[in-house]
Amino acid sequence: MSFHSVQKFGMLGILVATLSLGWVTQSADASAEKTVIVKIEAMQFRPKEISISFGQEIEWINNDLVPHTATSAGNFDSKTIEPGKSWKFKPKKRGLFKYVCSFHPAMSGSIEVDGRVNIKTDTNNRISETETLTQKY
Ligand SMILES: [Cu+2]
Repeated sequence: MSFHSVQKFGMLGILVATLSLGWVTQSADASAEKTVIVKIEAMQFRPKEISISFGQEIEWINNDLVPHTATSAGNFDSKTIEPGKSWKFKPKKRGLFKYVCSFHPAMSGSIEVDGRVNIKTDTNNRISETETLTQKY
């Protein structure tokens, strides 16, 4: 390879690295902002179980003809969501949150925030330990 082609390849490498970095940053931002929809219909939360990333927002939309709630004792409570209305919530901690409708306790659902794995980092920000969350809500 001549010096010239090495130089060209080097420039191309930097360009590709820059483009892919930009793409990764952009897609990470997009997923952080994307609101996850849970429909309430036929006396059920749909989907019943969701898995989200920390920082993502959830919106419950009541498509039923009766009021419902999304209530997780000690964690969050939508209060009454009237038919045709919705409620948004952004979990502030990681873990598994189980919730019900306080008017119809047989209606239940769950939210898993960042899976069940909690990543710990040391003072240099390197991953030092991973643990499975056992705490349930
Ligand atoms: Cu209900």
